[in-house]
Amino acid sequence: MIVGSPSPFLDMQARILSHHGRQAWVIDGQGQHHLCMYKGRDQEPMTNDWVEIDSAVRPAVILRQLPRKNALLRSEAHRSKGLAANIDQAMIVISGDPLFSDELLARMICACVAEDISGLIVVNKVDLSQPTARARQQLASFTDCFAQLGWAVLEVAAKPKTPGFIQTENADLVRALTEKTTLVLGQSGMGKSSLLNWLVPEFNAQTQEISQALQTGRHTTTASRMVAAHDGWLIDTPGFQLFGLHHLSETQLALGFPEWAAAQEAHGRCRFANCHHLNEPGCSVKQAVESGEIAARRLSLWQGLLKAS
Ligand SMILES: Nc1nc2c(ncn2[C@@H]2O[C@H](COP(=O)(O)OP(=O)(O)OP(=O)(O)O)[C@@H](O)[C@H]2O)c(=O)[nH]1
Ligand SMILES: [Mg+2]
Ligand SMILES: [Zn+2]
Repeated sequence: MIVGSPSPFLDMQARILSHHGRQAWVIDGQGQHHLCMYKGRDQEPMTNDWVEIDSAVRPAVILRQLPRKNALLRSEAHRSKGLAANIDQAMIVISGDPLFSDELLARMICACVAEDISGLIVVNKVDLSQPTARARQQLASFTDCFAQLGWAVLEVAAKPKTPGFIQTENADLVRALTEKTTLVLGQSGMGKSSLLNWLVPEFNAQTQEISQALQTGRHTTTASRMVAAHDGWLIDTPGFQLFGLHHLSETQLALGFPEWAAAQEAHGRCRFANCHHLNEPGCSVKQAVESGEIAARRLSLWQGLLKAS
């Protein structure tokens, strides 16, 4: 090495594959993995954060966190939880068994749109025909929303259990994921990890390496973790039963309901500029529901979100 040249092992940039407590498992630009410690208590690590590390010390240390392009959060009244940072898109996994919650789906959409993260809906477990019919029926009220947002809906069976069911190809899904950093999001039990196993043959090996390094459980998803896939990255996240949106304003929430803007175009603006589309007179969103242009369920989901936040 030329004397005076900077050591390649100092202050390297890396991205976080997964973190647990004060530890993080990171990958550097050369593809090397390092188990690092967080130094400052002020840092709130997130999966797929870019960081600078010093790997000349043992254990390696995270020196600083680099600015984020975006961060997907969910937040209850006093606590917010970062699912991952610097995301290109979210793949929201739903199923008919257990039947997904349309309220949680609406919340996930709001969280993504507020951070300018585009999405893709994956209806999993289509080998189960009756549950899938119910899922499709419940999803129908979101059709206009997805059309306005430009989000695709794909149907798959990541791990079919119905005898005689033939698994279809996943070409469309692979195309959608190629060269992107995709966050896999959804309630518990929808099949996120099963989907990753199907899409990424090395998924189990990669996540075992992460779990062993961080000494976390191997079988249930307890923390977000990122694996290389299709020239991009896929991030598995733990499922949830609640998805709080306390970090979003009413204006941000409305971005997750693009139908409202369409209704204002068709029927003119609501009489009150600050109409919440609750019980105000002259509300064009309500008119659009009455004339069947907007699904009534979408308006009740909106009203529920406003009351909760
Ligand atoms: N019938 C059927 N079952 C499936 C399919 N995909 C996954 N499952 C089952 O659904 C259950 C949940 O799957 P997981 O992949 O663990 O779900 P998850 O979304 O990762 O769950 P969490 O980690 O708790 O959030 C398991 O019993 C899977 O075997 C499918 O295509 N068809
Ligand atoms: Mg899982
Ligand atoms: Zn209104």
